[in-house]
Amino acid sequence: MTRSSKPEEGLASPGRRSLLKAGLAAGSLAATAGLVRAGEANPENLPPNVADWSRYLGAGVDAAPYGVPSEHEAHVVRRSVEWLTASRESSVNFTPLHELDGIITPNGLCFERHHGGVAEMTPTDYRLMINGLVETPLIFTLDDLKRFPRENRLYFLECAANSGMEWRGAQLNGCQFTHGMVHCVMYTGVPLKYILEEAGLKTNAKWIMPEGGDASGMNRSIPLEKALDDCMVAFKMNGEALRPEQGYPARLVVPGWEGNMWVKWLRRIEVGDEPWHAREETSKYTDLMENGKARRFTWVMDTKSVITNPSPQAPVTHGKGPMVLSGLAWSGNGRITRVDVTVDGGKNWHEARLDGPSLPKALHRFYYEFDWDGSELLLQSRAYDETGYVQPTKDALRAVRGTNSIYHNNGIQTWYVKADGSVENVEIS
Ligand SMILES: Nc1nc2c(c(=O)[nH]1)N[C@H]1C(S)=C(S)[C@@H](COP(=O)(O)O)O[C@H]1N2
Ligand SMILES: [Mo]
Repeated sequence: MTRSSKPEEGLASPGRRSLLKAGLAAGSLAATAGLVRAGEANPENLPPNVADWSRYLGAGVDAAPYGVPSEHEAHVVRRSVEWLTASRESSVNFTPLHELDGIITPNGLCFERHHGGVAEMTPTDYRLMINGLVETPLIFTLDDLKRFPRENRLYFLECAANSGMEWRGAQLNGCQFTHGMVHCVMYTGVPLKYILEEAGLKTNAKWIMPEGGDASGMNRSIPLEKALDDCMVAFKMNGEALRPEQGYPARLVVPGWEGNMWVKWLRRIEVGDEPWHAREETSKYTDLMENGKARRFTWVMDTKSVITNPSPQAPVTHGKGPMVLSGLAWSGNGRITRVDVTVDGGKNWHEARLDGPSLPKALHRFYYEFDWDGSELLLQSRAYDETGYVQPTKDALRAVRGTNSIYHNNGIQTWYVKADGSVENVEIS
């Protein structure tokens, strides 16, 4: 077993206090029926007393015109990793996957990746231009976009670099950092097909190039087939306007394909007959192989899964007995059909329970409930998609792709649960 080489870098060690609590709470599940954790509660609020919150009126309806989470959830935030932060403007932060459940990512917790900072676009000045190999070059306002028939669809977005730091071995201590460059929201928008048809595609049209209106002017080449299949121009996420970080007022949605292609602050779509070989598809977002050649146009995000609880930032604090293991699985190829879980490093596999809607190219939630005997565990999950593809081990990936890659690491993750309940990022072979 290789321990994570830089455990301090992930800033995610469970801390002494939570481990002490784990000790105190051990075996207390039955006594407290799991409702309150020993060592934390204020006895004055506990039965048979009348709790504080039952004795006084609460805040009025105007206390928070735009609602915010409970102050007790203040630790549930996006976090960045200092040594991965080139500058504040060209940077990334990570979704706190270990604090979430279900399959929807709340808007304020969706990881952010931008190359030129968050563009401050004014909706009234927003324009989307369609040019190139079209019959009629067009410029749309935001209101124009909202007069096309619109659709609502739930998709995950994963940065191709998610888990990229783990190619050469276990690095970051927490699924927020190893797997947190993914989010899943419901998008409301216009199928790109309608917009392209409005401009009229010329017969030699084969590719599109979406371009961002931010300072990075990010652009990528996308085959027309994909553009006409399921891409959309979205202006809402989870029912409300896109957040500025996510490309307000409009972004491209490219279901199942790497996050880099989901151009934010979308200002222009050029139609052409060949790819543009932009920076983000040559010098970046290509996969350097062992022989010095690079894989290009590796668009699809392959089937992947991760156990979110327990994990290094979410240690086991309840001692032995019933344990709910939980995680996420997703595939750029479609639906997840099955997830297997092992607690003994792959000696025995158990089929996990998928719960919640199973939608193509969206996150899927899985659970595995078991009785923990308090001994050390090596947790792994392995996802299958509807094409029959099975998530590979990291060693199997390296055998094919070498170790020069950053992008497209969908290998199986291992968490080492110690007897005291703390959890560490490790690799086993
Ligand atoms: N205009 C523009 N679009 C962009 C980017 C950018 O820097 N500028 N970053 C891309 C990358 S690399 C990713 S992974 C996703 C991240 O989307 P999010 O910030 O909504 O999570 O947006 C993509 N779209
Ligand atoms: Mo990305």
